[in-house]
Amino acid sequence: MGWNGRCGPAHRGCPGISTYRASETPAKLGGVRIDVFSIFPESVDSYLDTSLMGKARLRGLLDLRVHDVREYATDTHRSVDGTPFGGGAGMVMSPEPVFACIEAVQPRRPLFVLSPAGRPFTQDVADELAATDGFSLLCGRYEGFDQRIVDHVADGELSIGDYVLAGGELAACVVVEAVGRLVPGVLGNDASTDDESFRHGLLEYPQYTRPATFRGWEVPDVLRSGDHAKIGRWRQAAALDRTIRARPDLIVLRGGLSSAEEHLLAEHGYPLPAPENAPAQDLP
Ligand code: JF5
Repeated sequence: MGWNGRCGPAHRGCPGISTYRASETPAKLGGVRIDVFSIFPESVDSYLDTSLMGKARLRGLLDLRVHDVREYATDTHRSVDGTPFGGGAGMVMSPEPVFACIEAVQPRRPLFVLSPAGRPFTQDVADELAATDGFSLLCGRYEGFDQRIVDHVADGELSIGDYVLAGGELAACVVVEAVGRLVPGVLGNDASTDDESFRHGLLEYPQYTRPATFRGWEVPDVLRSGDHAKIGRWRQAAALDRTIRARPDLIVLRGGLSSAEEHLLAEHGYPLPAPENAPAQDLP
């Protein structure tokens, strides 16, 4: 392993899962193409070569191309950053290598910068991107980007949440995985994203597996009843109750509860929510 955690091509990825750098990518793959621009391409590649995304890449469903921006630095020190005009702490990502890299690759558009200043990345945005034939992500390190990158080569900014990371790489992995799992064929045979969290603006209902009793805690009887209509109603009630408790803001966003939903909650012994928008609970 090198000083920056980089290992040679022969050691990259998992045994039995062949991986490739952008320059080695097969010419044409199906599915969605995603170009990621980074000065730590190995961190993005290594995470996205594991598990479901690694298999999707191998199967040609996800044409993920990770590019090393530093390869396009032209000075002797191969620098990709500079001190900020006007003074201040930290370093700013330079425009030259970023523009050169993006212009050499001619990636799919839109191209998004990952930044806390971006449009919030939600399940709806993931759905939108999964329906395209591709898009691109630019990861920054240091204190941020020269604004001309944002203004003149990017098409927009995406944020994965209201916190500051040390770089955009982790955020890019979040976007690629959330979008990648929606690409047709990426999930297993009968796996479906139809009834999962956020699909109906609600959290998922609680799930259980064997044993039916674990340390004295029992699986709800209804789930073992075999009555699938009844199970469906219980799950809907339980999903509503869980969302009301954990994320009342999601209930407000979908326009509150219908009278049928209020009836469903009452029928299953769940309390009705407080009438006003109660704040999300603090951590325990
Ligand atoms: C970054 C300046 C970019 O920290 C993030 C991020 C947070 N939510 N979504 C993305 O990206 C890296 C840090 C500082 C620009």
